[in-house]
Amino acid sequence: MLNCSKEPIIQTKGEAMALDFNHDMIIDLYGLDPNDTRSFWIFNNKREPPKVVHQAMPTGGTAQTLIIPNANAYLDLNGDYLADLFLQTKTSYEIWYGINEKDGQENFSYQNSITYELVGSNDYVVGQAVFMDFELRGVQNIVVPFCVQENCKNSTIFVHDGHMFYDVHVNFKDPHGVTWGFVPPDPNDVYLKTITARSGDFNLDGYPDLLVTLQPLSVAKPVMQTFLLENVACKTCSKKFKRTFEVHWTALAPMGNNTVAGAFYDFYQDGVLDVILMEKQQNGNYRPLAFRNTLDYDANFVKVIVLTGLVNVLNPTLRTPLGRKKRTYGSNLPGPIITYNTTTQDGDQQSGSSVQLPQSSYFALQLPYTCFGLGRTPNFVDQLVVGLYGKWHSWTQLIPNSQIIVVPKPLDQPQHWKALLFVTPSKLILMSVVALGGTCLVIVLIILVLYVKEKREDRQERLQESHRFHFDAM
Ligand SMILES: [Ca+2]
Ligand SMILES: [Ca+2]
Ligand SMILES: [Ca+2]
Ligand SMILES: [Ca+2]
Repeated sequence: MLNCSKEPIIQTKGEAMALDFNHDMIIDLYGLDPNDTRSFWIFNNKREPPKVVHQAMPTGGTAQTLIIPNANAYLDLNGDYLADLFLQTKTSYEIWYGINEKDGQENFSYQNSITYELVGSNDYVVGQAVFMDFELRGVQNIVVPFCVQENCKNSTIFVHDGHMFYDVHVNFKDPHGVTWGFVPPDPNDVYLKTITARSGDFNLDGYPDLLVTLQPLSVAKPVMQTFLLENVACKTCSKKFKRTFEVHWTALAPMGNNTVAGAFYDFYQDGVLDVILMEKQQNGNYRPLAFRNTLDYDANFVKVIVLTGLVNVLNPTLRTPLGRKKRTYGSNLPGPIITYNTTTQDGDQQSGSSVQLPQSSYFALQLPYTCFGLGRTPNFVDQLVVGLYGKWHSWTQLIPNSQIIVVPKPLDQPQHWKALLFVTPSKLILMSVVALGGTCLVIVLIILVLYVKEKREDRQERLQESHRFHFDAM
């Protein structure tokens, strides 16, 4: 039973973000305290009030406070498998690299800032940044929905290549010639406090797609709608990136009218991402809708879930019908990075990366696990690497269409981390089984026919023999 105290345990300004400050797999919180001081709240397993650690201000940087709402995130940005901090202030994103220090006092050190302020204009809205492997290069790009002018008349998406932001020029004009734009932030609507895009690979081609909410411009009564933005190859791009987003106007049809938010989720646990939509009704109430994604081709995937590996000793021990102890492995951990390598049907190398639960405030609603689409590659996944807290483990030759649950336990011995594999047979495998079974059946039938024929011939021969014997004996 939970004993709730009357006094709040902590008080924050704005929403706090979940992370693990001291690498003990017990989730801690980060955010602003009521005095605008950046703070970590570190929890333990005794249900005691959290220990508070104040974060130093960036050295050499301007002491800016975090803005509300923000895109604060906890993920590895420099490839050392140690999750870093990505913080948003009024004019820039601050990058704080995670450091492994024994005393545990200073676990992040300020690295640099990425300015996003538009020079010469202050009539713009910066949405919540989202992280994705935009071009399948194995690195996480910062992707930011952005719009200028009143009412988001001019909307676009910026992608950061590690050095600067590039506009990927999304065409928001629908087939009827109506131009759409992001919905300007509405502080009174819980889902629309900031412009949020949520990432996931909807069509399993490997490239992460986006879900965004748009509204038509120059319409008297605009009706909001959530759309899928597919990550497609860009033929006319001369700039840095060879990919862009294309609005799929009918991907979520017939759903989508009056929806204020959409998030990916895998219903039926079959590796194909579905969508949860939030509909705003006339009376102001919200109604969740579920869209089932039915792909018309047999694409492959690999789904990875990284758990804490913690066991709650207070929980009763569950047993299987055979009396064996049922294992529990804790819950989804924020911050691990997952990368993979595979060979496509054309013989090219394909790699990708993803971060589990990097954001947890302001309805970021990113996936709590990773779903890599592998396209129509029936090949094995050559290598899958899971890294957290500066440690990593790699698994080789994994079967596609499998769900891998990684239990990083014991934490300091990555060679002993466990991976539980759950294989979902694809249509191709099922068809192969049916074909093989059919072949076996035909062979068995032929054997049976031949066997019966042989038997009959034998019997006739024996009959003739016995007749001959009979005559001979006479
Ligand atoms: Ca912790
Ligand atoms: Ca790092
Ligand atoms: Ca895709
Ligand atoms: Ca599904």
